Amino acid sequence: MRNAEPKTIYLKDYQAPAFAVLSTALEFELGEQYTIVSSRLELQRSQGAGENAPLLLNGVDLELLSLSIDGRELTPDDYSYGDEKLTIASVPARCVLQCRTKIEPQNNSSLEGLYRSRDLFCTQCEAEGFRKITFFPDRPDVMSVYTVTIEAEQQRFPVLLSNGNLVDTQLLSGGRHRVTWHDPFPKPSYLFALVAGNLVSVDDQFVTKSGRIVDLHIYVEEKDSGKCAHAMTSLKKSMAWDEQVFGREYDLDVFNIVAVDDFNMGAMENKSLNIFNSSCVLATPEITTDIGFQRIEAIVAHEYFHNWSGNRVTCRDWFQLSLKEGFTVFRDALFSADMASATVKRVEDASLLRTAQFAEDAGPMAHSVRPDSFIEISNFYTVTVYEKGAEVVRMIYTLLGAEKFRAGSDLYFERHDGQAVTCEDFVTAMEDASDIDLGQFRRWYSQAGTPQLEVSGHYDAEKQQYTLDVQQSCPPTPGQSEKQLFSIPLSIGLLGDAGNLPLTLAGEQADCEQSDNTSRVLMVDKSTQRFVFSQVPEPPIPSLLRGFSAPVRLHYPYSSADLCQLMSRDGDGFVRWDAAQLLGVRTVQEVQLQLLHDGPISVNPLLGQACAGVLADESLDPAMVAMMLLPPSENYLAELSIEPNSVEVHSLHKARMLVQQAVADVDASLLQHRYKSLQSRQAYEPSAQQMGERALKNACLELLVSAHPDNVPLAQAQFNGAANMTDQLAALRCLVHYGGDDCAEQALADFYQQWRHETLVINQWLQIQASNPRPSAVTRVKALMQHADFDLCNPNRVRALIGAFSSNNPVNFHQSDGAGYHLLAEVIVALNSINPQIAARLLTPLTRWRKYTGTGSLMQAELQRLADRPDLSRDVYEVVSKSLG
Ligand code: B3K
Ligand code: ZN
Repeated sequence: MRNAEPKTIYLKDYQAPAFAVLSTALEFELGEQYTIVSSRLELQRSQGAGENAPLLLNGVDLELLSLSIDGRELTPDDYSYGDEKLTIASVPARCVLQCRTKIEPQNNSSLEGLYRSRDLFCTQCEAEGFRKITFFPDRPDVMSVYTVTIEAEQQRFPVLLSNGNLVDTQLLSGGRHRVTWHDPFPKPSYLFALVAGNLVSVDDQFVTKSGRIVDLHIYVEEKDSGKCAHAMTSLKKSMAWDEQVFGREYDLDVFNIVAVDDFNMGAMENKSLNIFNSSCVLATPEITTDIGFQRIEAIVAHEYFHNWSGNRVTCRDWFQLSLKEGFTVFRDALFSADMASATVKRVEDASLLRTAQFAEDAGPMAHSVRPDSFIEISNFYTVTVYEKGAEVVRMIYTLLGAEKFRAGSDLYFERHDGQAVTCEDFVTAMEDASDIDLGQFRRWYSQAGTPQLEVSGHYDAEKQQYTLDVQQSCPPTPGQSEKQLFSIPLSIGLLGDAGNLPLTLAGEQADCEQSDNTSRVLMVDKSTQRFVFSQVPEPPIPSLLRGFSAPVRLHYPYSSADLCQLMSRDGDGFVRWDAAQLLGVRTVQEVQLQLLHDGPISVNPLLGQACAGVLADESLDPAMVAMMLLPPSENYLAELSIEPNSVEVHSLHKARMLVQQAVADVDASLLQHRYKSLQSRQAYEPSAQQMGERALKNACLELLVSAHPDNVPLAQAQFNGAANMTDQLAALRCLVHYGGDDCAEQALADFYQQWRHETLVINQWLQIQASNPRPSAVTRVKALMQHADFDLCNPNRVRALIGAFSSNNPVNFHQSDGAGYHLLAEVIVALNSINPQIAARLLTPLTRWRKYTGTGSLMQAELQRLADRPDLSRDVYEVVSKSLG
């Protein structure tokens, strides 16, 4: 909790640390009432630090028991402790600092530092949690070699883990035991980890390309030991892939993963001891959906890839967070693309970016990929730092090509191994290895906001030329009113009658040798630019931003007929999907206007006809068809909102539903046919093929059930007969959303009975109810908060119920009396003292208050009520004050 007005930290104030920590020895005596942490730090004054520079150690919620330097006990006159810092004024250039502190992990509900998750002790130190364990220069540019001894009661805590290699085990008297771990790789404190508990391990091995045998263990509660196979397979695939694609080999003889139920995020890449939210590691076909399987594969890979992009080469300071996160998200996206369908993965990523990241860029928390300042770094683990950061790395990949990019990444890892570096170091390595100038490109790191491209096209039949005019701009964001020009790779094609045309820029020789001369990346780096294509035999339809080549909003005056053409025939999968989205947005917006003006309702049939065409084409990837069939999400539609600064969620919801029904009505028998033909008797596999087929089957089911109550029995039959969670949950969703009250209640009760012992499935059960658009959601959510399975201290439960309600149930969250906002604000008040990180994260939907002209003032009032509280955590304070500011 805060004592004084929270301070803003600025990148420009960065100073190198005054002391290096050459080695760190820690001893933990774990107990039920308290834990004693003893540390021994070998310190050395840095060259360049003044002789009188004091030693600064961070510490939060610690009881200091003793402190000595070179064996001499310090007295309170020798140091000061306040403002979360311990300052020792006079310290020799080289010395040993020893310290004992007392902490209470069992009372630590922030899930940061050392805490209890049920019967388990575990840690989460990134970004600044280590300071809740012991006094330490808790900053990523202080890297140290750790030796960790853990002592605990043997029967309750038979498994004691930390980073690196196990070097000693001892049985002690009184039923206690002690183990020692040593990690030979210097690391920042945020990568330290400790786990103690009664766990079993699922074991396997991986042989690296140089022949090293690595022992792999996944530690879980005994009841979950049958749910680790998918995570283990994903780990082995990631290890092999990183060797093949990035030349990165694992560097220790052991790699451990531990699953815990109470965890603030998905997972954490602690050196050789990854700690995972159990929802991101445990899976079986019966309890896990296809999306869950994919998520686990991607997160296991992401955390594993951090061993190089994050651990061996780490961040100098937290402003550089995207150095490790953007790069690692890019790496995991390439991996997922290789494991399944590259186009589907690209569409999913573009969709997330356009919905969540563009909204962040347009809101009060907008920040650049490398922020200039923060109050609480935990608030900057955002879609901008992660996903837009990954897009920036992807653009470098596009500009350099795969080969030079690989040379750049090799140079980066080689040059900076064992160092704590900056985004600038990354870009410089890419430049040095490729000889490509990324000067102007660097602005992607420093400028916030989503650039916009206005594009127009003109065909000259006589000259057989096609001209594209491109204009770039970027709206202002908080603290950045003027934007400089970006360098934007714009990938394009031209669609003619018989397919995509070969491209020749005027003044160039036609290149018939090139394998794919129908696609081309244009560099947009001026405010207006003209690109002229010659030898164009017919007026083409431009296929723009292929593969979502840059995180920008692009506008081109397409006719609806053009969009249907792109949707059915373009050579780029992303553009095909995007054309369906654009046509969907347009169709929904037309209906919404009719609703708002009380006019007669007529849905433009083009979208439905184009969808039927796509559905009838059985040669297409079913996963892509599934994504094109349903209208754009309400959140994406809200982000685009038809009038500037105004979203009217009720008409939007209704309009979207009318369009969905109209699409279903175009050819109901085709939907029925494909729904039936996609039923499978094969054993469940999380393969791309099977997942695509299930996605399409369930999209057909949703269209059928949402259009006609007669189809509800289809969902009932699927719900009762489902052999996997993907099918059962899809059917449950249809029953709850479209089946009528009795049917919904019955299905939910049956589902609960069936799965009440599976805590991860109960999250899904809560989520479906929280996002149910039918009336009275506020009452239902309040009732569920009283349910025995709900727990405000468990982030998965909070996200499933409160997060889903406020982010995925727009019509109820934005109900006109503001009850939805009030419910969220009340939860935030409670969480502010329990778990500030989760409280701040849940605030996101309220921060968008300016977009809601109708009820926005009620949202603002809730924010103001929060701002008026004297006890706000730094996390909540920052989001609330910036949103109101
Ligand atoms: N690096 C962690 C995130 C830590 C968040 C701390 N508030 C997981 C990841 O991105 O891999
Ligand atoms: Zn990460």
